[in-house]
Amino acid sequence: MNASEEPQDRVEPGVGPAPGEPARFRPYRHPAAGWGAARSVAGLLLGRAVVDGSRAVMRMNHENGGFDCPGCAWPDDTKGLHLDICENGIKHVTWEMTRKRVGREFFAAHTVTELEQWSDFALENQGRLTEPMVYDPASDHYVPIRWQDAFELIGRTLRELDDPNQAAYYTSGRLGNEATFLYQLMARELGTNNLPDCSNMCHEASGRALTASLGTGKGTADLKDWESTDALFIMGVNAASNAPRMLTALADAYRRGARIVHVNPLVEAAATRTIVPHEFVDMALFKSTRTSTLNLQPRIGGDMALLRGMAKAILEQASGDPEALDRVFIDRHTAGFEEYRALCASTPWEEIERQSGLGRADILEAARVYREADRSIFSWCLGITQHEHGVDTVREIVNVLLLRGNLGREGAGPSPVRGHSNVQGNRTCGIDHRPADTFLDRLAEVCRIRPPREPGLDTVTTIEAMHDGRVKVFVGMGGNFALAAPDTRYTQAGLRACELTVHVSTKLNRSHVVHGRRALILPCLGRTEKDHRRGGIQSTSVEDSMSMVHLSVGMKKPASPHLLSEPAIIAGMARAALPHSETPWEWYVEDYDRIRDTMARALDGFEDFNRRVRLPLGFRIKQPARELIFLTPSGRAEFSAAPLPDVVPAPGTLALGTMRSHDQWNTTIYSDNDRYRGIENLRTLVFMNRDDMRERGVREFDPVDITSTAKDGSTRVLHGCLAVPYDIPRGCAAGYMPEMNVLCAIGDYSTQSDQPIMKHLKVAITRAPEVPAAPGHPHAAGR
Ligand SMILES: Nc1nc2c(c(=O)[nH]1)N[C@H]1C(S)=C(S)[C@@H](COP(=O)(O)OP(=O)(O)OC[C@H]3O[C@@H](n4cnc5c(=O)[nH]c(N)nc54)[C@H](O)[C@@H]3O)O[C@H]1N2
Ligand SMILES: Nc1nc2c(c(=O)[nH]1)N[C@H]1C(S)=C(S)[C@@H](COP(=O)(O)OP(=O)(O)OC[C@H]3O[C@@H](n4cnc5c(=O)[nH]c(N)nc54)[C@H](O)[C@@H]3O)O[C@H]1N2
Ligand SMILES: [Mo]
Repeated sequence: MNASEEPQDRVEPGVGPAPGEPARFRPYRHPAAGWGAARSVAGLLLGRAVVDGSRAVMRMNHENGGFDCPGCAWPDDTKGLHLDICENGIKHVTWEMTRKRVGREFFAAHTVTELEQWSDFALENQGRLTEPMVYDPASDHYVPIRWQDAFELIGRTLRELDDPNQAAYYTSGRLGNEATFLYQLMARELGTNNLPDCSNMCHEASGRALTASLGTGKGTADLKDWESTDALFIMGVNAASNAPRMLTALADAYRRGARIVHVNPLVEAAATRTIVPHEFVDMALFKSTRTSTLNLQPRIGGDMALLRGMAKAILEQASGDPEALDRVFIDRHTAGFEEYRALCASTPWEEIERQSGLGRADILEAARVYREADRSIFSWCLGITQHEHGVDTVREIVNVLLLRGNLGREGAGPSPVRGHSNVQGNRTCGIDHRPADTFLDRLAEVCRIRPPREPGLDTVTTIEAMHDGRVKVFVGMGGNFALAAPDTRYTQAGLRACELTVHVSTKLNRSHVVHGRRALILPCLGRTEKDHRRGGIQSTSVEDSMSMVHLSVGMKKPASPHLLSEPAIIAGMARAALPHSETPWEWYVEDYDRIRDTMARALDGFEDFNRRVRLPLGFRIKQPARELIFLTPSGRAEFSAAPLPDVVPAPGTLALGTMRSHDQWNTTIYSDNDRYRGIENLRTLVFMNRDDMRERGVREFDPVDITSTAKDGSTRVLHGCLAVPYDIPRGCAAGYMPEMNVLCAIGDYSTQSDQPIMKHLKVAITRAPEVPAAPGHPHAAGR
């Protein structure tokens, strides 16, 4: 693509609410959570047009009843004694419980072309969807449609496809297990494995790496292990914003005397101090607890080199210190050790320092902490996975753990932090575009269907297939595909090229106004709401980051009498598309215990599902690697031996990572603030190292142009971001998703995980020529 054709995007004022106030940047110097969070929570409960907010929050994440927080996937407190909630979970619940409604009058008043001009914040801020709507091309409005007619439209369109693979069924990770099971059953009974999901953009790398190394794609450590470990290595996660309940675990660990090492190019709030939100005495006395004993700031993508350095140090030490390695464990349970040892020996320290961006002393210090701990846990999130070499890096984490036998015993092991509240459960229950044969064999036998065997499409390949006409129908079970996926223009053109787009949603979002030739919005119950079916009030189950499965029961009156539950919507679509199906769709959704009975027979680890899920804290899915049973080809835990990738930016370029602010949930933006990074009223920014700014003649809040260069050499430009000087290593930059998704080319996905490399875009940043000022932005105020 040459310069004249290159896509040019401007993100003013971004997808947020565009406040009238000028942008501000004042570094945050307070503990995480604490009174800032408390004030925010009080405001949410009192101010956000919330019905029953406080009562609902008291019912969240409680043993024996209540609903699971629809926020992150951090597990519930195992003690089940105190209120285990956080500011961002409350934001999320109150967001779902708003009193605002977006009904037929709203759609009658606005054409879709008009709504396209609205900000994403404004779209979601209209409130909860209340009835099914269909796009009417003649008037360019969404108009009401009866549920049965909507199902018939979907069924007819699917039946008329030449090939079932012309449809793709996306899942965002909050769908409950029962709906998930029905959804994948429908897709497979129709004849396709086209099940793209948000995990394709999230933790695909973790799943693939852990499967290759340990034989199962999940972490092995649980909260009890966190409570007894000696050292925690927290890598590439902004816990204070994205998994806030981890703060409690970090503070507890610190008080016990455990070591806590944070590895992140940014020193995030969780790497400082916290006031544990439910400890009221600490709150009253402003007593904060440290949540870190060592902070390391590698360059973007430098984690693998750091880990290699730690391994090298441990191995070098082993000659004089036999306890440095757990030889018994290595001999008994692992394969590939000698090769890995040789690789570490032959990787020069200079290379490790250059690639990690860290000095030797820092790396040795991390290795020392690791060596001195009897039990260690490594935890990570997107800072590790959304890279070209995400799989190699997660495998390197496992290599380091294996050296000291940190697996299969209390207080030790890998512990990825998942994203959406049930993204892990979605995979367990069959959302997988590359299903294992053993899974399909059992599904075929139990559900009496003939599932297709060839792999289906993932997120990136679905977008490509929509573009070139191979996929004509897109069904989104939750989520906001138009905005969450990479290469915004390309993705949106793909959605527009579809014959039919269907979105099952709670709120209006971009994916509804960027639609196919025909389009449906199907409104569903949220997790907080009562789900009345013929068999009574229903519950659904979810699985957290640590493989605990428990029930979630809504307690609120539904936002509208016309909403259906997700299982009921799936059953309606399935019956319309498969009129002669022998699957008892209608019977299943009268009482979800019936779905669970089938799941108990079809899924590994779900034996006696209905009984066990009703135990006070639910149950933990067996994790064979935890028992030192490795379902790998060698039957052992496998060391990997991958060379270090070159992650040093070429001269003049920077590595740019996209991430979340404190006040957003993926594509849902609550405000333009990012409290812990000291930002107010600004989302269209780029955090840069001061020296990189100086070198480019860029001052604080100067507008800059960001040009990304894709693997295929094509370029994309984003205008109008304001530069913010930040404590970030040289050569690195960071900004917010989804505004920056325009910079991530569709072809820029990892060859290891197929994940878009959203944390590692190659960019050039230049001072922008003077642009007309936009209201509410600093350069408008004469800067
Ligand atoms: N409130 C709230 N909670 C959420 C979400 C939300 O949007 N809002 N989203 C949910 C979802 S779906 C997910 S997947 C998770 C995401 O949780 P996170 O992984 O915390 O998400 P990001 O905001 O993308 O932040 C990534 C972190 O990685 C760091 N990082 C960037 N590049 C590198 C690198 O090369 N190495 C290292 N070590 N670190 C790096 C960034 O500085 C940042 O701290 O959170 C979940 N929880
Ligand atoms: N550049 C960049 N892009 C990224 C990322 C990044 O770090 N950088 N992160 C990626 C990651 S980790 C993820 S997980 C994806 C997220 O991608 P998605 O999961 O697709 O996006 P969300 O913003 O979480 O979806 C929000 C919408 O979900 C709907 N919704 C909310 N609750 C419910 C419910 O209970 N049921 C149903 N059916 N719908 C509901 C609402 O309509 C809301 O508008 O984004 C990815 N995109
Ligand atoms: Mo995610």
